[in-house]
Amino acid sequence: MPKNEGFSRIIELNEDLIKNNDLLAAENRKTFIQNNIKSFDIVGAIGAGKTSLLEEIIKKIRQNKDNGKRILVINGDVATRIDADRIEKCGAKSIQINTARECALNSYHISQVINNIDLKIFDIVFIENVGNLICPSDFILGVETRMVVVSITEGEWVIKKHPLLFKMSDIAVINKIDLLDVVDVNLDEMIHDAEEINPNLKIFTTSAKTGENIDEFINYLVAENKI
Ligand SMILES: Nc1nc2c(ncn2[C@@H]2O[C@H](COP(=O)(O)OP(=O)(O)OP(=O)(O)O)[C@@H](O)[C@H]2O)c(=O)[nH]1
Ligand SMILES: [Mg+2]
Repeated sequence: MPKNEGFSRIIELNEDLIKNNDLLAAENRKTFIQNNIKSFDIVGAIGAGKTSLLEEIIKKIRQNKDNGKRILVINGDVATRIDADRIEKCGAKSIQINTARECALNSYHISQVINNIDLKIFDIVFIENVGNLICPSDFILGVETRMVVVSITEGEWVIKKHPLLFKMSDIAVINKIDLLDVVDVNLDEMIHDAEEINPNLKIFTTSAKTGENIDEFINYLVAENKI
């Protein structure tokens, strides 16, 4: 047996996995479109504020009674249903997926959900991916919009060090700006890094805690017909 055969087999398996994921993602995309659903994949660092931002978005949508959008959130976490419970408290329906040893949701997880519920009762599906800045770049899910969330507490270089997810996203949120006084980062540099990696990114700097720039962020989603 050639010395490297084992290694080459592992690489082929990974390529197959990603190819199959992409095919299933295309099916998910079709399902979302056929059911007139706006769909989001929210990726980002552990604890950056993905759920907190979602809570703000959901509260805002529900405040606006004329809008009356029906929201489903699919929460991905290694364990627990803490995020799903938080989302349900805001008045949206949520489904928690526990991935155990997997560091990202994949399109199979999503197809299992959207093909086994009545999607017609929803207008928007937010998918909160497992907190991770590396793995989700291998697994597209078939959504319309991908949003990446980091916070200033991950350090000034967090964007530069994880360029792929920023390249693959439509919106970037740099959260926890209320902590700028105590965390030694240059926010302008972080914005500059994101712009350099992906000039098409729409970038927001927010605080889900104080509400700073949250209205501007949500107004953009509404104006762009994303929610
Ligand atoms: N100071 C400050 N804290 C925040 C902000 N946003 C979120 N937090 C806090 O940060 C912690 C993590 O927030 P989550 O919203 O759970 O973050 P997440 O990205 O959903 O985390 P995972 O799903 O576990 O990856 C919580 O204690 C939040 O209260 C913010 O803008 N400023
Ligand atoms: Mg969360």
